[in-house]
Amino acid sequence: MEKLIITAAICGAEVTKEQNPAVPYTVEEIVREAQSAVQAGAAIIHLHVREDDGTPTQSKARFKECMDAIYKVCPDVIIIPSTGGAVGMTAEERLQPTELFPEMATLDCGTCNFGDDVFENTMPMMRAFGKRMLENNIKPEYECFEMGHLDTVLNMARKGQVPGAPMQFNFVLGVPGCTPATVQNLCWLVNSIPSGSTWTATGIGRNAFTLAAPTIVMGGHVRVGFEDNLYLEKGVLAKSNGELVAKVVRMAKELGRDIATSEEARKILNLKPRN
Ligand code: KMH
Ligand code: ZN
Repeated sequence: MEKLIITAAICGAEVTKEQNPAVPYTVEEIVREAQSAVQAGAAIIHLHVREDDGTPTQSKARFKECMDAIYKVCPDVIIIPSTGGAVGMTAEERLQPTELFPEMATLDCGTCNFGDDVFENTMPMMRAFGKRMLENNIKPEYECFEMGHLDTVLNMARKGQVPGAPMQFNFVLGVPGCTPATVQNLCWLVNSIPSGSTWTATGIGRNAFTLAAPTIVMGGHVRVGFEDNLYLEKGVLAKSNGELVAKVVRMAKELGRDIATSEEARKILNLKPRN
């Protein structure tokens, strides 16, 4: 089976230090968490950034500062900046990191409930995001929280509105108000993607590792990190993103799947070598 790509979503936009003191806000903290994840076996960092006080931001300057600082200590890592940002941000605000020409960026594939909030991704917004990714030669990671999201983005790809094959999907399951993180739902989604695509699964909260296990066996790739889950196990807060990644590495080892380096991940995802 193909090697396992582990993505660490180290920060997110919603979680706080009140929930887990290790959640990073400052550039130094973001670098510390990225480095801990990469040292533990992550090939990809999915990046959100914050102001020093924890306020989520999509500022191009802040993304540049954080990305440059991460590359200094992890020169090979793949960084996937978020274009999802935080609930309530405008499309223009969210698109800022694409001006840095990252090799990949997330593209959220539809509107959905997000706990008490609504995460808005209208068709005009998604067409604008797709156009930007095509213009700036960025490979999207298509974030699907629902089957309708997958259907939508496959239609957009057929019309040339977003980059097409080979596509990389991230199935984010277990967000309150969205598709539950069951094996059945994961299989439904995975069986609906075009052959030659790659996919990652992200289980939210207590689903982080229960979704990782079938994903490892099914040949998908795994995302973990503070954005999605703050606990190493029931009642035990993770001290770092590295601890969460290390647990996936242990699971993969038990199940006989090797871990991909960032360079190997680039080959699997059809990205150009970084240098
Ligand atoms: N913060 C969530 C509302 C992404 O990174 O593209 C959206 C999100 C998705 O995190
Ligand atoms: Zn995100």
